[in-house]
Amino acid sequence: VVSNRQPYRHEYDTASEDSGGDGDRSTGTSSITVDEPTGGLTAGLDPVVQASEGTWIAWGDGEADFDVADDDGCIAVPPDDESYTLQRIDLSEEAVDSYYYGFSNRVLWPLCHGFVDLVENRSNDFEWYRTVNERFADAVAEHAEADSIVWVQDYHFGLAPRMIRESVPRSTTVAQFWHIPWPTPASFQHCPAGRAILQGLLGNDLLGFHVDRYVERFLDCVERYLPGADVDRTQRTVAYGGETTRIVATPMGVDAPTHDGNARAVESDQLSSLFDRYDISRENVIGLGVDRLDYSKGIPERLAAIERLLERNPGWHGEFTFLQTATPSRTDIDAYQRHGDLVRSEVTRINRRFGTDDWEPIVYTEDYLSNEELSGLYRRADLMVVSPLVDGMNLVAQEYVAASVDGDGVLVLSEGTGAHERLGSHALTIDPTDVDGFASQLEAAVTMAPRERQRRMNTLRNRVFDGDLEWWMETQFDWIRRVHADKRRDGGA
Ligand code: ADQ
Repeated sequence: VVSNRQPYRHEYDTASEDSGGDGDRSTGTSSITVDEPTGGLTAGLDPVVQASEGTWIAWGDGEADFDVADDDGCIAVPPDDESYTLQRIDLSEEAVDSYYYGFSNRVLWPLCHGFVDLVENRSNDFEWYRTVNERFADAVAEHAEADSIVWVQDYHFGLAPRMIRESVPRSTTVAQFWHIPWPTPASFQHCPAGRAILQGLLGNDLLGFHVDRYVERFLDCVERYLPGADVDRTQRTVAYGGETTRIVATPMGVDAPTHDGNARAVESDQLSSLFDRYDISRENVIGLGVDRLDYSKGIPERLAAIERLLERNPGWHGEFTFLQTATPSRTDIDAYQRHGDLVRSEVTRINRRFGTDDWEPIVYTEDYLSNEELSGLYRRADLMVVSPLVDGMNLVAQEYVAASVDGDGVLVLSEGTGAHERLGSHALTIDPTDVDGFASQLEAAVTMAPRERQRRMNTLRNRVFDGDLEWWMETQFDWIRRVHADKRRDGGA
């Protein structure tokens, strides 16, 4: 597996000699603390790599490695049951600034989400992106053998697949999943080095997106911008440079049974203390938003719709509270700082306009919540608002459904999310830019009859459980096995 984020983080801690916690390793007078994987994909892939006894290559700070890694920077993980190799690629500050905060998140992220105006093409960023992709590809070449399967994650590695393809045995299968949207040709034409990115991605044997429309747009871009590529729309394959890439849509799900179980296990006093912490009245109708603080997530549009709701319904003042958790991310980038300032000032303005001495309509926090806290909130929230302008999939919407064990919550979901393709017809659909329409759907959610809530939520739960993370993994591996078998049959082995 190749990913930007690492599955385990070792923290070298000289100050606390006896700090406790799972996975702690004492080394003389200091300790190494190991953080276990928590994110959906990382936690989902970890057991797969354990079972395959493979290698996971990821960006990681080498600071703790002196005590735990071998000479090649390889570490055996998980700490309590060493079964696979984690190889960290230690990157300089300049490399991180250019590859991660530069080309990945100042160019590819805004471009793929259609925010062409936010693309910042700084000199050297693409060169660093190439250099880092090369370093990862070199690391793969050291570990890959005939018949290996290499599974690359996401937009940080748009060039690596071709580099890998050129340095591993022909029978090695290279696959990638692109977790964010693929842009229209009109947006993609603004991509610096766009042709190199297409060529890079066509080094894969298999390339996965969440939904059909990203697959179609990718094929559109290849047809438009890559002369010499042969696109087969029916088979969804591209032949280029003597290799064939199959492009598939497999929507990613969440670990639904775990979210369900966490929600059922939440104690009422845990929830009470959370409400006390944020000074929320337990009797109120609760709306919830859970996002990274990112301009693609439609938070200002959500706030505008809540403001409209409050204008239209004075009777709900004091009775309705919207809890928005927004985790700051990529704060080194100006567009993220400006966006954070906008969100915070809008919350303040709306609260000043409608708030009273003992009620704030919007409770805003930038706290990162634990899985248990999140599950408790999901279960309690009367409505969940997921309003990105554009989002590859959106896991929050699915987590909410999986944790709605009482079946009485309402999901308000933007048509700009990949999740909408699967859940849209049973959620309340919104166009986040239509303030009045959005506010009307919030009203419909608040006033929806209990039977209708139950009916919709039951269907949503079936969909989320049927297409959960385990299903997604199995589907990915079925495809990988299929292209792997095709290669062997065609003489790749
Ligand atoms: P993201 O843009 O990060 O993912 P999303 O899919 O919603 O968006 O996942 C966010 C994750 O962070 C969720 O698991 C959520 O629980 C967690 N999270 C967010 N705010 C939190 C908070 N305050 N406290 C605790 N946890 C919080 C990218 C793409 C998506 C795609 C995923 C997976 O942008 O479109 O769905 O990858 O492919």
